Amino acid sequence: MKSLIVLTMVLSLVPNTILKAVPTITEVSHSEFQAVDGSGEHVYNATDMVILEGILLHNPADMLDPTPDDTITETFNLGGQWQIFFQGEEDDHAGTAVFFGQLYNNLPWVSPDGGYSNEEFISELSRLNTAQFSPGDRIRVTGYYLSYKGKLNINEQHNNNPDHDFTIELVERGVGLSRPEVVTLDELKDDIDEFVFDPTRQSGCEYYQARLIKVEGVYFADANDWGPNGELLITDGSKTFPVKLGRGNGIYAGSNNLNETFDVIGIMDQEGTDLTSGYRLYVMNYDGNGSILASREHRMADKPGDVNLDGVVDIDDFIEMIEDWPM
Ligand SMILES: [Ca+2]
Ligand SMILES: [Ca+2]
Ligand SMILES: [Ca+2]
Repeated sequence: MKSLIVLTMVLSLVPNTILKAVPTITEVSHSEFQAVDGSGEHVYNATDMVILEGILLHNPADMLDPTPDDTITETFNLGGQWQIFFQGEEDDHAGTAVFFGQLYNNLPWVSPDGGYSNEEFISELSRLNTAQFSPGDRIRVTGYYLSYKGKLNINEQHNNNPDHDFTIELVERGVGLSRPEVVTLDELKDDIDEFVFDPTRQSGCEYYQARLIKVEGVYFADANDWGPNGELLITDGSKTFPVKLGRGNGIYAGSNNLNETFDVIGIMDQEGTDLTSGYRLYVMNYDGNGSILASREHRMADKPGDVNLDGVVDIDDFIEMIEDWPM
């Protein structure tokens, strides 16, 4: 008994980090990682950390605002925020978000001074150095994870200890965005306009979660909130679907000039507290073209060959393409 007490005393003198087990880690597919049970809760827990590879879908600053702000307020101030989506390739039909936030004081179990000062946050972002990545690059992300409103996100688990850093590596530059998959609202909503939730993730909203999709021939049921971070509603005449705008330059600069009927290209997102709803189409930027609500890089992914995005593939596209190459 006495020796046990001595051992306990000795152990209590050893810094925590030495006693902590080395985190387990493995490479997983997005499909394995995002698997859910019948209530939409994530089931992956085989390792502490994961390694995921996929195609980067967008510029992070077009989605969330990374401007540091460490002011502690009575209402929520999340500070600077940063997020990317990347999707699996070939038969790995799923995708994952990577989230990084400056302040965690929205969480009751974290002290108000949790998270990062402005200087620390800037240094974290420069460590990630995401300016080196472009949409269409193949990246590898290694990190801890947490489930949040229906997605399993890679993040620091709201822990600012450097051992919880995640890393992003460039595997191959310029692989290219895959063509957005065309989806109808009939696939995403049921007969009473409720979200289609399939826990096998082989159909409905889960099948497309965190992937680039295109919905054709819709019009606005509600566009009152048009503008940066706006929440809109599209319809095909019978079903409706929420659209979340990002904060790309074109959304700041331009107004809603879309034709009466238009197409939308964006990333299927989910933020649903009940885990089986809260799906929305996230559109980060808009170039004012009038017929497709989408960022320019997503329009280009949708129209291979139509380099100048005028709707036809002809000699003008060829000329524009060869102008990019020194002769
Ligand atoms: Ca989900
Ligand atoms: Ca960190
Ligand atoms: Ca063209």
